[in-house]
Amino acid sequence: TAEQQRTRTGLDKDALKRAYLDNLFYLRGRFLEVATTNDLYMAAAYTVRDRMLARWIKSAQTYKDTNARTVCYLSAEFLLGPHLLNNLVNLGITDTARAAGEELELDFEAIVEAEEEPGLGNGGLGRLAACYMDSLATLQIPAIGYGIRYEFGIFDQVIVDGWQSERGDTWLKSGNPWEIPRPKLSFPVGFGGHTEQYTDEHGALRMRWLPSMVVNGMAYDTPIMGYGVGNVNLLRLWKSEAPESFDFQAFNVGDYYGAVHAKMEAETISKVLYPNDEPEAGKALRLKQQYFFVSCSLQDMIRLELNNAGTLAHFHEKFAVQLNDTHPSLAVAELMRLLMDEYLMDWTRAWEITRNACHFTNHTLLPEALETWSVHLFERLLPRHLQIIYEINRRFLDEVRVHFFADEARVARMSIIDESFGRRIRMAHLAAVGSKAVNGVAALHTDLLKSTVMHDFYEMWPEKFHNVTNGVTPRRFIAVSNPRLARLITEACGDDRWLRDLACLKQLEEQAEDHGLQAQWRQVKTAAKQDLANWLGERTGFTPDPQTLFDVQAKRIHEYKRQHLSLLHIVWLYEQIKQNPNVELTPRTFIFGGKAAPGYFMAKLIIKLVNAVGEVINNDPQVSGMLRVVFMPDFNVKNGQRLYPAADLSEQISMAGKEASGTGNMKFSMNGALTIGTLDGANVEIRDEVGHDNFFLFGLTAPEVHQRQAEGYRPWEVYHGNEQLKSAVDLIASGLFSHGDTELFRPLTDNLIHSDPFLVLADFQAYVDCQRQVDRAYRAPHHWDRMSILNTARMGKFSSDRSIQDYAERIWGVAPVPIEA
Ligand code: 26Y
Repeated sequence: TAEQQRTRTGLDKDALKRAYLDNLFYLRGRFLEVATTNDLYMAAAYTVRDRMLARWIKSAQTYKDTNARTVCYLSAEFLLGPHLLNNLVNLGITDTARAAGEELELDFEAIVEAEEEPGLGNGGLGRLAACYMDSLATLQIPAIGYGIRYEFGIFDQVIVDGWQSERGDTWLKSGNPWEIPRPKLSFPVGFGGHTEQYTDEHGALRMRWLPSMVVNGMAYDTPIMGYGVGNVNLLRLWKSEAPESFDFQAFNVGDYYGAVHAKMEAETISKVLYPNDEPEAGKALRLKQQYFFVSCSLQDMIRLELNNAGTLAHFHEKFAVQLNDTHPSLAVAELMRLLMDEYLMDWTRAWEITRNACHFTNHTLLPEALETWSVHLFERLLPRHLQIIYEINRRFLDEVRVHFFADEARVARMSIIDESFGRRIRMAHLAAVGSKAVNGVAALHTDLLKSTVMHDFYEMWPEKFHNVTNGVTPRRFIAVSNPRLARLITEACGDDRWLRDLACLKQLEEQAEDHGLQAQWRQVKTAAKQDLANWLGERTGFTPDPQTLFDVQAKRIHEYKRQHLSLLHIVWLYEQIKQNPNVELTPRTFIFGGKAAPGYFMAKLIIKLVNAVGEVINNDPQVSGMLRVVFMPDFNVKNGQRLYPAADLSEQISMAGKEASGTGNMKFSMNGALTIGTLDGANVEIRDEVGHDNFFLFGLTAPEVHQRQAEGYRPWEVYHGNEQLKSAVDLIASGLFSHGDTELFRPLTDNLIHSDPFLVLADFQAYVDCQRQVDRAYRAPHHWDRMSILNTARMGKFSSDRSIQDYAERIWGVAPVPIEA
């Protein structure tokens, strides 16, 4: 009946209340009085999901009927963050849900807090994929996100005695109400074995691959709701399973153990996310993961296209496949294999389709982070793909020879196979050759891409290269995480159009000097700082003072990101106060957050140093009220949402030329933090947008870094030439922060003095001087508030809606297919 329908789709308070109790009763078997927090959360999640499903089906139906061109975003990581509040915001029913909850006497905040986030990513790249899914749906572009349903996502970080310790992420243990398993939607994926030639019925020579092992990929679907629209897109993640036939066969011949073992091995593929953001040599399982999800995803697209069109001739017109870094770059070889071996297409047509379907985003310039696979490993796991890659390469290198007439050095540099030490497959080359477009993620990054790692490719195909500066979704990173600020912005702008069109924030500019707005702005910031302080107090035993300047650096721990530059500054400040207790300083709380790859020794030592410095400083009564240092454990999307609203100062201090874009920089600035940063990644564009006077710039530029290193950088000369720097480094080495242990931090201090690959020492003085300007600026509240307002006001460009609009127009050629809300 209509009434029943409304229970599942109605957006008013009574419908929500009825639906909630209904779900609690029928899906959890509970009544209010005995429900656990998890039951209460699950009932809320199902109530929200019900409201998305009707819209989801309508979207899928319309996309199918209109045969709409569809974006397929292939990514090994989707770092979604909690769903519940985000979906409420996108449905536009947060206030109604809160009111419904109140009438049922539920603790709304506690229910939202109960959600365990799906941590299916490491950091920037995975979170970017999630922001792009949000924007694709909001811009009403038909899209499918394809990835892996890791059983264990990124580890949970706990701090034990100041060290990082990793705990398994068991995000699925209480059930995942947002996904719909599709047991019948599964595809076989082969590994190993050999290939053989045969003659088909038309007398043509063909290849087939006889894998030695086959696993099944099963689909798990999660609806992705657009903001303020009826469009709901699909995130389809693959879980690996043993094919039923496999253990059945073994069982028949009596090898029960063998059957169970094979099942276990098949399930291993989607078991765990690799917690590194740099490739590790020889990790066969990672190659298997990549091939596994790429193959399932392409088979799924082929199924959809055959259902619709009955032919694959127009595959590239139906789908725009986006490769999120090289992790899915096997798609180039796999699509060729599927089209030729399974659908009997000839090379020329298959290559035409592949080259026009794929697009490739690069996220790094760090040479050690560029993915390569040994030919040997590759041949063992994917023998047919190796043949195809050799043939792609042969044809490509012939083109190179003609284009750059008789330049064999160039041929060797551009080859997909690196012959220099052990033969390796360069995945970025495969992706570039097999794609219609290649893009970097910020203007500076794209320029460097064109002038360094991909220079030869740029010279050959200049029109293939694009810049698409990253963006982040203002729904999650303002509306969900900072509701007070969202309310204030809406009030000041007169409406909430800014959430759909972030450029509208420009309106705030005229009011930046308005003392009334400034006062409210400061109140909102202080309230967020208080919230964070309380949370940190509960978690770490140390409650920071919200009246101090909150100086925040939150991101993966990496030497190139230079958390230790900030630490040197802190130690230097500590010395200043100890030497002169009356020194004029702005009281600060330094807050760090971030995970280290479990095998990255130096990054773990940096975490230990943060905690060690914090322990000494926070217990020194002489500096209390002036200087505090806290490490926020387990920085993830959920905890990030507590951090961004509360920051006064955002630390974006990577060595210029190393951070491809950064996206945390955008999240902080949107929430009114000022940035202290180098001219790296998107910082360059952020500074241009917010105005050079509203950004604290310091440090060497990318060309200066290059020059400094070319001249032969000698950190020990910098160290000996700067007394204050020397004494800060020496203090760390002295054992003051390590209970007298002079060995503990030596790997770090020695590395800085003798090698310093990321020019920490070279940038130290400029950084400290710049921080002095920050101090002064913070002591002029109206001036600071004005800068803070202007930062938010001028962040329109960094909405992921703008990024997706760029991709849609310049790279994919896709148009919106509106579904009414
Ligand atoms: C090879 C595999 C282990 C691997 C896994 C994850 C390699 C890299 C990564 C993640 C890389 C990453 O997060 N890169 C970041 O991408 C962001 C989005 O474009 C950028 O803003 C950021 O500068 C870049 O470091």
